[in-house]
Amino acid sequence: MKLVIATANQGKVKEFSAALAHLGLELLTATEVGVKDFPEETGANYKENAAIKALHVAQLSGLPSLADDSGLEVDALNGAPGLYSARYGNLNSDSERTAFLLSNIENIETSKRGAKFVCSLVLVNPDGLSKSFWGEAKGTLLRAASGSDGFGYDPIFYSFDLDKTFSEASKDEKRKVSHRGHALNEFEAWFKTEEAKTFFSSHP
Ligand code: ITT
Repeated sequence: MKLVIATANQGKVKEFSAALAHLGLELLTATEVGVKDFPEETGANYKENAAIKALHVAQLSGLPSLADDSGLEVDALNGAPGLYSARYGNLNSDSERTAFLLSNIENIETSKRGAKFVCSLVLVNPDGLSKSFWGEAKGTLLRAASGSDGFGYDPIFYSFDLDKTFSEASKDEKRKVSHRGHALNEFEAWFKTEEAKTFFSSHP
């Protein structure tokens, strides 16, 4: 059974691949199935955006496709950047967006720097049938980056579960507690059901 990982973000590709490797699926990236461009994320929420990405890749590849839409919700910013985490400040790199976020909360005291990562994971088959999963991870934002692994806002996100930043954690450690890891756990539990067998059965 084939499954396309429907994302242009290489950090996500690595996390999906590691988490799904043991399920016996043949994992393909969007690039490997010839999808280079993704549609604009015009959804009103994470789930709608994830569905837009997954359906786009499923229709172009003719294969079941799994996408995530995720974001960082900062308490002191009333949940921003949230849905707009990838385009925060209209900046082009992870390091610029992280620096911009830190500057926006520089006057926020340590006890009020809470934040959570959220992830909506949506599986779509080429007929449009879909299934969705959810995960969250709570933490607090440091005043400077720490660690070199991961991607996005990982260097400033101090995980309460790990007592270190996601960038200081190994991939396995991050997967056990992260928003994406929790959503992928939900996916894995569902994958073992009869419903999942039916979902995948119409495709090679
Ligand atoms: P695709 O749409 O192609 O999947 P993207 O990076 O644009 O890639 P999103 O629209 O879901 O993905 O944006 C989510 C952003 O939130 C992402 O670019 C990161 O900045 C941030 N983010 C999400 N998950 C993260 C994680 O595990 N660690 C750090 N930052 C993360």
